[in-house]
Amino acid sequence: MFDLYFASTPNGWKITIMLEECELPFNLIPVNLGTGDQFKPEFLKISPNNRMPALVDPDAGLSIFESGAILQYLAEKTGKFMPSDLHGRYNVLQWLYWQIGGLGPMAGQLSHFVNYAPDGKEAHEYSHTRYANEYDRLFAVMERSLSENEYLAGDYSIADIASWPWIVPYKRFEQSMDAYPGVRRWFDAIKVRPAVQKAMEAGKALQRPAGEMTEEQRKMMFGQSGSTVQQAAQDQAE
Ligand SMILES: N[C@@H](CCC(=O)N[C@@H](CS)C(=O)NCC(=O)O)C(=O)O
Repeated sequence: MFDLYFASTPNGWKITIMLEECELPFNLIPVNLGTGDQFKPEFLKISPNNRMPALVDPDAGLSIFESGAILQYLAEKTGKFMPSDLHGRYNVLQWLYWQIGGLGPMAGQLSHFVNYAPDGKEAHEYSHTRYANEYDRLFAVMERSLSENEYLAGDYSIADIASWPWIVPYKRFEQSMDAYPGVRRWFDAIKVRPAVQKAMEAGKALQRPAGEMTEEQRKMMFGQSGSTVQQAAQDQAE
């Protein structure tokens, strides 16, 4: 049985979706990011970047952090959602890394300026516009693939499983899909997959309640610097 260290965010959903798609049983271990679970010594041992998700496979004696590495591991372990031939495999991996290095971080920064920046996005026009434009550009990149292919890299794969969760909050990010019919078709097709619905349902129970964050939660999430990591390392050593 896998242990999944999880918070209900797009990066967490990627892994619950993959586990449900592969019909693999797992324990969901909540990581409360607002109260600092990500800095607890036990967690830092398996996720030194103090970020979730992280997966433990006790049968293999293995723990993994970074959602892309976890998806790749599960695909290789099960032989599902990534082809084994050279061209198919690297087609999927290039789109997977596109998500990890582009779509995820850009959408994450956009989310910060839309949802959390002090005094709202209006007070941060340059930064907000930069990430909004980049999220929109990435929609156009997906559209070029999805206007010709059913899924991002051929058949449904870990590239789609990684990318779809970062499209889920598109309305909250004030992004329109009107100019991107291929993305709309792809988004709607994945949304109705039973494994995806089951995974999203599992996450709901752990969703942070809507509304303002407390000052402590804000400090924990947005006040991190090198010294936060060094202090955690010191606590771990004691
Ligand atoms: N590149 C990482 C990103 C993971 C990530 O940013 N996780 C966020 C939640 S979406 C987190 O754990 N944040 C904790 C914090 O900011 O302290 C991955 O793909 O796994």
